Amino acid sequence: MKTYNYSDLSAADIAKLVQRNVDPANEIRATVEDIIANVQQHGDAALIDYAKKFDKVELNKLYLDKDELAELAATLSNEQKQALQTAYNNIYKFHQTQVKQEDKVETMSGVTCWREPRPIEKVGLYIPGGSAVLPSTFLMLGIPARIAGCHEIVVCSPPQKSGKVNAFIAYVAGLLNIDCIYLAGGAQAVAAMAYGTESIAKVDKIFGPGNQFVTKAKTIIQSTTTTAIDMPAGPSEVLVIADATAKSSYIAADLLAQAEHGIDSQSILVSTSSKIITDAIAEVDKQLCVLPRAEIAGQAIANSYAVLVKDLNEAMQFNNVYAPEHLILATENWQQVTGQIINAGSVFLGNLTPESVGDYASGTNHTLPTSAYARAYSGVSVDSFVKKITFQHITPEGIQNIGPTVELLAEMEGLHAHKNAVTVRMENK
Ligand code: HSO
Ligand code: ZN
Repeated sequence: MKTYNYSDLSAADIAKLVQRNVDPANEIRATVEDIIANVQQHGDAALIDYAKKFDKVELNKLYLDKDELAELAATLSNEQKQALQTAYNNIYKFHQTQVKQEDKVETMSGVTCWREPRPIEKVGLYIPGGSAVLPSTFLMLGIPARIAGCHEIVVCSPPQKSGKVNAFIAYVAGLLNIDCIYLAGGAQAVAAMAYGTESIAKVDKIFGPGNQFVTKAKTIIQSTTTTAIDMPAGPSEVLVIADATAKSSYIAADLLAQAEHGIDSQSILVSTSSKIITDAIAEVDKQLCVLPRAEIAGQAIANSYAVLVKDLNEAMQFNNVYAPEHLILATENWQQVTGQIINAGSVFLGNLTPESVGDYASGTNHTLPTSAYARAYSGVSVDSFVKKITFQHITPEGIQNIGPTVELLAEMEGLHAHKNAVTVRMENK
């Protein structure tokens, strides 16, 4: 892990340092386009072929039904079921608060405007199943979809060697009351949900993280079909801001938790203390060697770095340029700096709040904007699964009140049919 001194860095150096994921998937565009075209043309048959080619499994049908899922789910221990249930409860509780009725506003007497949410009818959830199987991601997407009231939830996850999904995913399907999981992964799953096949319904919006192929497929279908996506997703990242009140073993653990996601993950440490940086780097080496995923985490750490800053204000400046997916404020003085956060996907405050709690079970969503998209995007929430429709109603008094203004504005734009639509009502013609 390389260390930089913030005061030695020019604006251009910083811009280069924070740059990440500059469309590395572009070289795979041709492959992904080919997969999309093939699924569009051959539907289920293409999905079965890809399962054989990429997942090394012969499928005789493309889905697991309710009974098959229940059978798999029954293999979990009681402790495992309880942990998933607790996560479910907390995530549900937090997301439920996002359902709020907005006020109706009378902008002029007799002119009333308001907004109401309506669920996106058909949504597609992609649950990755490659290097790590993530039942937590199923909870993070399925719970807000259920709270929003989406009519149809299509779930795709790559088949494991057994030709099934992992038992934890099956258990979560039960918690979410989802009766069917389609055994499709990668770009082919995204294509299936965007175009529809004999068995998989075309959806209105696709959610979920994935590898470079999944991400590329999502960005392609977003611009070529009427199916929307949650957000562009790149490799996961954490930025830890630590002062002398932080503990290096905690910092190292957080950096490694991020690093074990993938070799392209970023774990960045920004500290006001050179001792904390030295100690945290030594701790990373110590903790790394005993991790089962040391190979992956080690490569990610090798591509990560630390920045020495003079104070927390400077740290926050760096944070706002970096715009991390996760920000950990490893300081007892976090209250002093939260007001300065402009860009971050999700923030973890103080020395006892690791990102892992938000990844799994505190209640917040872990589907978050990466690659500096936190500058403009929010993480997934109930809002991601609804459209907000505006309504308005005008009374006889209202049309007289607002009519003249609209007539004048329509005249200013030379749009006389617009003007007339209010004139005929004002004059009751
Ligand atoms: N840190 C990941 C989410 C995750 N972590 C799932 C463990 N499982 C992206 O926010
Ligand atoms: Zn994680």
